Formats: sequence, structure tokens, C-alpha cells
Amino acid sequence: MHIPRHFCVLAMAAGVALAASATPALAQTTMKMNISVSQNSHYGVAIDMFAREIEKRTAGRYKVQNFYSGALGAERESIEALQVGTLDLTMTSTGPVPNFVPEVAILDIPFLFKDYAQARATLDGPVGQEMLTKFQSKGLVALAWGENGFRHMTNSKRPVNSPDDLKGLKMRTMENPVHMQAYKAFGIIPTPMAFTEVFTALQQGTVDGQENPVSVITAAKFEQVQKYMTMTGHVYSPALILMSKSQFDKLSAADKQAFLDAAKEAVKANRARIDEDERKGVADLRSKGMTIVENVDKSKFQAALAPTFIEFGKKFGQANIDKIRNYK
Ligand code: EAX
Repeated sequence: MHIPRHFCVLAMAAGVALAASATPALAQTTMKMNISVSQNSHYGVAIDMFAREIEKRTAGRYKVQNFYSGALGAERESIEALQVGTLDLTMTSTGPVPNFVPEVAILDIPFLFKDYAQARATLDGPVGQEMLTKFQSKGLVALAWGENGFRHMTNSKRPVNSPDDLKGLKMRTMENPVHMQAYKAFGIIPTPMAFTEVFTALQQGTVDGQENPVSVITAAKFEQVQKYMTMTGHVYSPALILMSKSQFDKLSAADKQAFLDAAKEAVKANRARIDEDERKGVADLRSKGMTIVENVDKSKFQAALAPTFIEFGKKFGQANIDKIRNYK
């Protein structure tokens, strides 16, 4: 029996339509996540891992659409957007965070942590975990501590071998009150600005220099606009994976756990990338023309901050600072 071809096509189309109507469409929610640095970075690998983990752990109920290089705003703007609900997620340094959660500022004190292992253990331990609970009352959920890294000084004027060489340099700083107070003690003229403006400011000479971890300096290609770097390691810069509380509260208990677990996987990728950047980044920057001072006497930089450390002891409680500094 010959069945005309167009009947076959119609029958197939009907079959497909029937099957589709029988399968309930997956209700999928897409969330937006924004970072200030490029996708090829220690934050980029983290949020891309996060996005994969969310889709897997929620069986596709949630998707995360990632934006990089400050496409949806700088770090401070992103945190404000989480609070008002116009952005769902961000990964940010603690730079602007004290403006929202003052308790976090203690972590920005220079020379607080001695190395990555201690910093990570402290943040993953009781001190860091307790601090994460301070975000909920500010319309934010801190899913996990991430990492930005130990910060180093760069400038376009001169090599910095001692704190005296910093005097008079106009340096971009994060919008962070602890950093700005400390850097003034070095004789630096601190110029706070959002990270998204830094490359242009350095290129135009609006500022002489800036300070950031190797991961950020390499991701932002600062070797194109900075001649000198000194491995001061003067501040350990934590990072955070933050979520809008209004969005987090809509999740089921299981999905809340999925977001928390996905954040943990993201931080593993984040820290692994930093370890790699720390191994290779300095040689890479030197090969691209930067003059790098590696073995500075950090005790001289710490000595220059002695009066400021006394101020920080009064502001945060010396016992609180020592509890972190001596954490093992
Ligand atoms: O979080 O603003 C900064 O210098 C930060 O280190 C950068 O945005 C990565």
C-alpha cells in the first residue's frame, strides 16, 4: 500500500508534537553572575565551574549565565545589585565589602596572614565561617570564601626596594578603608577606584601604580602599562562568592545545598588556578618586559606600618587580630 509522502511527514510532525506535550517542560531559571576580571582568570575558572556544577546538581532546574570583565558592573556595584535583586550572583574581592559588612575589614589588615595555607585554613575554619553569617542581615548570602591572593605593588616610575621608594607615588587602591589608611603610612597617595577603571588610569598616567595579586596582574595584562613590580605580598586579599538573599531564599532546601556545594567546587578551581599563577606568573611577567623585585625585606614594610598597626589594634581589638594572626 503506497502512503503519499506528505502523509508520512504529517504523521511524524504529529508524533513529535504529542511527545513534547506529554513531557512536562523543565521549568528552568537562569541566574546572572558577574566578575570584575576576565574569564581567563582565577575568578573566571571559578564561576565557570560554579555554572557547570549548578546545572548538574539541580538537574537543569537552574542555569548560571556568566559575565566577565565587569560587564554588569564593578565589584561594589555588583554587591549593591545583589542587595536590590537586579543581579543574582557575583565573585568579588573583599575590597569593597567592608562598606556592606564592616566585620570583614579585619581581614584586609596588611601582613595579617603569613602564607596561603594559613589564610585558607583560617577562612575555612571557625573564624571565617562565623564571618560568613554576617552577610544575611545585609540582603546577601555568602556561599563561600574564595581567594584573590597576596597583593604586590606595581608602578611605572621606579623600582621599589624599600618603603621609602613608595613615597609620593600616586597609587590606585581598592575602595577599602583599611588599605587606604595603611598605604598612607607608606607615604603613598591612595586613589580609590573601581577595578574596571584601573587599566585606563595606568595607561593615561592618572595614577603611577596599583597593587594586586599575580593572578589579577596577569589576567588584566598590566605588564602593558606597568614597568615595575615588587613582590611585597603586603596584603592577603580574600574573595567571596555572594548571592542575592532574595534569590537564595526562593530555593528549596535541596537546591540551597546544591548552591553551597557548587560554590565549594568553584573555590577548589579558584585556589588551584592561583597556585598555578603563583608558580608561573612572575616569570611570565618578566618575559613580557616587567622589572620585578622579588626578595624585598618585608620587615621594613611592616616596620613602616607600626603606627597603623596600633590604630588597627584599637579599631578591631588586638586580641581579635592576634587570634587570626596566630591561627593554625
Ligand atoms: O577582585 O579591585 C581589585 O583590585 C581586585 O583585586 C580585583 O577587582 C579582583
